[in-house]
Amino acid sequence: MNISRDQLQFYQDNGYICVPGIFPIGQIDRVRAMIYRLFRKFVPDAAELDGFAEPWNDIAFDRAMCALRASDPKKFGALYDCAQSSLELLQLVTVPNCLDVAAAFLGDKAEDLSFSGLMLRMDVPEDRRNVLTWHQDHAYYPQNLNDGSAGLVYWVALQDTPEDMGALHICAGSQREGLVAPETRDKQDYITTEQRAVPDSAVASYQQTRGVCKKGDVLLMHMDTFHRSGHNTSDRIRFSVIYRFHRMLADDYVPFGLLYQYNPYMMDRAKALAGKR
Ligand SMILES: O=C(O)CCC(=O)C(=O)O
Repeated sequence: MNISRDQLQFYQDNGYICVPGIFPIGQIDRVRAMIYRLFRKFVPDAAELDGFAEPWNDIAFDRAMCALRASDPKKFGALYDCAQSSLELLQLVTVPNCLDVAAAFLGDKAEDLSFSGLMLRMDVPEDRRNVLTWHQDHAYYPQNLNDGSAGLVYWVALQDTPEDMGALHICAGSQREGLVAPETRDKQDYITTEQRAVPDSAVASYQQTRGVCKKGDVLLMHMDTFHRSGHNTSDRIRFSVIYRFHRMLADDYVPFGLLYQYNPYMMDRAKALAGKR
């Protein structure tokens, strides 16, 4: 896939760009189907979904997921954690264009990149709990400590994502601020999201735009670009997968390891199952 000079220039100037059609729809549906299979593991008797050829794309599935979240948040959290740790999320990176696009916008070779922060989001209608306020990913991911342009936020749309579905809000050009000292609010419990917010005073001077995407598009952002979650006022779940790529051979690259956090509900469940043997 060829990235044009105009696309590169737009990204340089604005700190973000939507690149259309990177992921084949079939590849995206593999991720959605995986989430559906997990749903059926946790809710095996959801017979209302049996008649659909592709239940993972039907609004009935979104409704069933929302009902599970409301009636059994622990089970919903466990489903999420299973999906989050699945191989299907990782295999999206192996789609041929995926790495080439990241490399082109970072001005580097794909084989010299590292990646971190692989994250699935399932933003249900009217959710407030997991929305992120204005932030820069650089504040969460210091892999290229001094240079936000050496990293890339890579936000993959798993369905068409118009504004009313919570398309991201972006401050165009804000990457030029560099890393701004964040206002930090820690994670309150296992399910809430830690916030490292850009102060409102810094946001105020920028023109805002929205990261509207089609299914299979990718929204790229500079690590210093101010952005925040949109409010999902639609009746569908906004599914997305986010990666961050980093230039590994850059002088300021800081390698990292991961700490595993085990889902407490599933741990107790597995222990109880072991006790029954
Ligand atoms: O998808 C969202 O709502 C926000 C994601 C985001 O901004 C991030 O993970 O940095």
